[in-house]
Amino acid sequence: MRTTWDIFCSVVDNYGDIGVTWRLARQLVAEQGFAVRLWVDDLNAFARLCPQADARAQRQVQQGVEVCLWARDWQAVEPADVVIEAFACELPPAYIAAMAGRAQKVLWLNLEYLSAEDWVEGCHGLPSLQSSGLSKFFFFPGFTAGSGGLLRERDVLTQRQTFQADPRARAEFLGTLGVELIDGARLISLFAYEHAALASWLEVLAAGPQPTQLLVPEGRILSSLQLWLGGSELRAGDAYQRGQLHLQVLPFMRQEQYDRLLWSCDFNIVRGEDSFIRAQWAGRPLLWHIYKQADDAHLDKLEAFLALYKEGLSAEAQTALTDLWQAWNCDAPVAESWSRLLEYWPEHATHAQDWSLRRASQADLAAALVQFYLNWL
Ligand code: TRH
Repeated sequence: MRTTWDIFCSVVDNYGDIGVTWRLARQLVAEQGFAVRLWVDDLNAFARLCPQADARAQRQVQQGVEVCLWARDWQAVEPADVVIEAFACELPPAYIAAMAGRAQKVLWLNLEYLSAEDWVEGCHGLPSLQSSGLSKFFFFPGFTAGSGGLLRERDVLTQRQTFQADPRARAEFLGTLGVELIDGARLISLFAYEHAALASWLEVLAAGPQPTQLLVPEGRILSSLQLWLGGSELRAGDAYQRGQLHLQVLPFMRQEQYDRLLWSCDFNIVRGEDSFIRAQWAGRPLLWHIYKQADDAHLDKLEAFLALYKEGLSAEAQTALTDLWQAWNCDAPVAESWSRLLEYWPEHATHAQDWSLRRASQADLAAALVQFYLNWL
C-alpha cells in the first residue's frame, strides 16, 4: 500500500504558502511515489502558479497530486498516514477528530517557516501534545544539518547546470517569455515587495557604464517601478529604456518557468521564502527582500542568514553584501552599496555557485520528512 499524505495550505497572502506546499506535494509524488492530497483554501492563488489548473474544481489531479478545495464547510474524509499543516494553519476540528479515531496512527506535522536562526535546530522535530490526545511535531526547514533542510528536487542542480552551460537553451527559453538578450547586458530578475527607495537603484543602473536588462514579473514591485517611470499602470509586455537600463515587465509564469528565469539571470532579486530558496539553487548572486514581520523580527532572520551565507567571502565582499541587503530591507537608498557590490562581482558569482553546491550536499526537505516518518513508525 502506498503511504498517503495530506498537506493543508491556507493562503495567507501572496504566493509563498501555496508555492512551498505545491512544490513539496509534487516532489513527494514524483520522487517517493506517495499518494498526496493538497488541500488549498484559495484555488485562485494555486492557478497562478499552475495555470492549467481549474480554480473552480473541488478536486483535480495536477502532476500526480490530488488538489482539493479546502472548503469552509468541511466534508468528512479518511485522514492520511502523514498529515502536514503548513505554516501553522489550523486543521478542521472534524479532521483532527478523525485522525484521533483512526485505527492506524497518523503522523501530524506542522511545517514551519524558514529561518537560519540558531534556535531552529533546538526546536526542529519537537512534539507538542494536543487536546485531542495526539502529538503534533514541529518540522523546521533550514540551512544546517540539524534542521529539516530545504526544498530541493533530486536533479534540480544537474538540470540547472546543464541549462546554464547551454547559451542556446537560455536564449530559447527567454524567447518564450518575449525576452531578447541585449549584447553585453547584465541580466537581472526583480521579484520583490514595494520598495520606497527603488529609484536609487534604478538611477544607478540607468547611469551605469554597462547596460542592464531588468526583467520584472508581474507583482507588487510594479507600483514602485511605475512611480519612477511615471505614466500609467504597468502591464506584462511593457518595455522601457532609460539610459543604460532596459526594463521589461513579464507575465507571472508557471513555477517551473520562474525557476528557469532565475537560472537565466546574472543576478536575482527575490522575496518571501520559496523564490529565495530557488534563487540559491540558481547558483547566481542574489538579493533577498525578506517578508516584513512585526517588531522587525525579519531583520534578525536576515542577519542570521547573512552570517551563514557570508562565510568564505573576503571581508570587503562581506561588507558590500551586508550593506546592500540591509539597505534594501530598510527601504534605504542602495546606489552606493550596489556599486560596491559590483566591485566584487566575480567573487560573489563564484561564491553563489559554491553555496548552492554545499547546501545541496545536505538532505533535502522532502527526504528529511520521509526519514522523520520512518523513524517515527
Ligand atoms: O509571494 P511571497 O512573498 O510569499 C510568502 C507569503 O507571503 C507568506 O505568507 C510569507 O510568510 C512568506 O512569503 C515568507 O514569496 P515566495 O515565498 O517567494 O513565493 C512566491 C512563489 O511564486 C514562489 O513559489 C515562486 C512563484 N512564482 C511563480 O510561480 N511565477 C512567477 O512568475 C513568480 C514571480 C513567482
